[in-house]
Amino acid sequence: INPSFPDRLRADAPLLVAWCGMPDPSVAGLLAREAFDAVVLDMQHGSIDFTASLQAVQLIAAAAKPALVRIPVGDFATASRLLDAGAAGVIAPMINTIEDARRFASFMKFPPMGERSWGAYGALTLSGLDPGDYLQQANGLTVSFAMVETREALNIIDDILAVPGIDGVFIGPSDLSIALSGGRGLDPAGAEVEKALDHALARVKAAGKLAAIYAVSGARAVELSRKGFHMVSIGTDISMLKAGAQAALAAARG
Ligand code: 3PY
Ligand code: MG
Repeated sequence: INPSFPDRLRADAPLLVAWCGMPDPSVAGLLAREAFDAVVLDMQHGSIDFTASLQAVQLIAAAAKPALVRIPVGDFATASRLLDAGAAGVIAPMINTIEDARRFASFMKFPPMGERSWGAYGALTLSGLDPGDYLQQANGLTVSFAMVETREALNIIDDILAVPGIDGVFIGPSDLSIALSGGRGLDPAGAEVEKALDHALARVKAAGKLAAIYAVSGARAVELSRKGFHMVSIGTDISMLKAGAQAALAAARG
């Protein structure tokens, strides 16, 4: 756990984060050693499993970086378990109702804000905090991002932001583009998504909460950073591996 992660999101924004789905935890550990501000483990669409994610959290912490985890849809118990292991934040996909947001928050925060259950053994080891201090500080140290990536979520974004224990929203531009086009296409940097994310960002700022978004490339990350997002994730471990392989082959072949 990195005690200053929420503070850094506000002070050093935009944080640029790596996005990892490969099953071997050492991939996330390796990317944590690059100049990323944090590393996301994608348990929704990536092939990294729970055990590998626990190991990755430790490897990322060993590089003195915050680890975030995107949980599978609705799997809020896994959010608590990853916080127990020392993850600094959790991204919950497809938060489409106020009830989804409340349930997610309840698994993320200790009482009275939520109903997180005690057992943060990995987080205690990584943070060096004693149990009483961790209990008092954890709700402010860990970050809960509700993903806004459907029309339903956009329509109730103010209500999602008003849920105690929801620290911010994470925009999923790909699913949003599918939703906004009625399933006609995938256009995460298209005009319709652009309008929606500008609106969402303005609502997040008005609520004084955190805004994060997924960027499909480094170039897109520059555009999104300029808009004022607190955190932008760039590409994936797989896309970076492919780009590196293609660049090396192109150089070798002249
Ligand atoms: C989306 O764009 O839909 C995401 O979930 C980010 O990968
Ligand atoms: Mg999505």
